[in-house]
Amino acid sequence: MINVIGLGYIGLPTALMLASHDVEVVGTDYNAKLVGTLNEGKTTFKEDGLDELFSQALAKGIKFTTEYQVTDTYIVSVPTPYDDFSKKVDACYVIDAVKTIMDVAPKGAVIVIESTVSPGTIDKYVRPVIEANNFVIGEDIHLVHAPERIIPGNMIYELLHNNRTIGADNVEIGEKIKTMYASFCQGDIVVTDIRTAEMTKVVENTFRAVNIAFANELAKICRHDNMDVYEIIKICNMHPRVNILQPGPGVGGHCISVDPWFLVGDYPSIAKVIDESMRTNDSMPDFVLNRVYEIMKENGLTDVSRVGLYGLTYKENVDDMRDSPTLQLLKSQKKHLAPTLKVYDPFITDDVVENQYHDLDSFLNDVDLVVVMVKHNEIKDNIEKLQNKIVLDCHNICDLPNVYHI
Ligand code: SAJ
Repeated sequence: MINVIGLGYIGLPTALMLASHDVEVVGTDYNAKLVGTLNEGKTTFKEDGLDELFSQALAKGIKFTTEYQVTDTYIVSVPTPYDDFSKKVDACYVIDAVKTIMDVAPKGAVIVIESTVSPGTIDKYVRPVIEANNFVIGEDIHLVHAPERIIPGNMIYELLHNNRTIGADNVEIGEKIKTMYASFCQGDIVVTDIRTAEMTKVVENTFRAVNIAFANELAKICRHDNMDVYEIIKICNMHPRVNILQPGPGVGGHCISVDPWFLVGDYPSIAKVIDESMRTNDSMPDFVLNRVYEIMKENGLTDVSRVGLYGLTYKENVDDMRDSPTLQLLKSQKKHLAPTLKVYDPFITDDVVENQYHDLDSFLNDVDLVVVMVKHNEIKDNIEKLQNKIVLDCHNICDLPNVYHI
């Protein structure tokens, strides 16, 4: 039986995927409310195909509990935030999970860490926890690092099809865990050592962060001299070896805006490009705010309360708001004691910020300037509703005459 510890955005789909492929799974989370919701037969976040997968896993007998199980395989998928000041990974949740596993794990068990950690974290923080319990790593307990790669919005497809990396101290255990993931994963699964696996995960997200920062920097350069960044990127991307990403109002989520900081935190005097890229991405919400003021001035608008932000989530068609550019923008705006802008997101049904709307039409009725922060399908399908508004389109999705860009 596999005990999946942490039933969040990664742990839950992974547990469900294993269970629906005939692996016996118990999902454990210390959040009793979350476990209660799952036990009532409801999923805890929205994701294409998740509900269907949940039904299949329930039919195959998956169980959810707050208790850690006595078993031979554990998968740890708990959050790994970073310390705001030092930028280093905060492994406290991983450490706590491994400590609790050690209270129940029998000799010979394998602990698979799926959470993203910075290179060296397992050596520095996880091994000592196991050794403190007088277990010999490699004999009494085996350690594996199997970072995930799935993208919110396309998680279920990517769980099935992405290639995976498995880091293990010894190849035999690596191969055993590879077989477990191969129960559902159709991609190639590479077995390597733990430190390499830790590094690959962080490097993959850093690569994307740096490339997004490049697009954002281009947007700023083009704004400075009134050039069309989208046309420029489109043409450049026709070159066979150029593939520039899209500028946007900022970078959010729990991966691209977090993981690269681990490298900056650990190698501050070396990771210069990464550091600068992260700062560029972090500067985008303020850049948008400045654009709002410029556009208001140009159009003779004086009432900030007639400005509305469309979208609260960190990207399109997901209900995840973690570190979203809109939240970053609102935080920054609050610092200036300015009245809060109006906000609407079709995916956020709870009231989470001031002046939040729950209906597109009433939101649009109450604003003159709309800032498209997130390119949800809803707004793409309703572009005509923006016709009589002034629009700051941060994603180049509106083909209307009254549109401004970042
Ligand atoms: N963004 C841009 N411009 C772009 C692409 C993205 O501004 O051209 C923004 C998005 O709007 C969003 C942020 O970047 O705010 C991050 O979104 P994303 O779709 O690039 O990535 P995530 O954070 O949803 O998922 C990433 C993925 N990593 C890579 O693509 C290298 C995913 O495969 C990882 O599993 C995930 O991080 C993770 O958990 O680490």
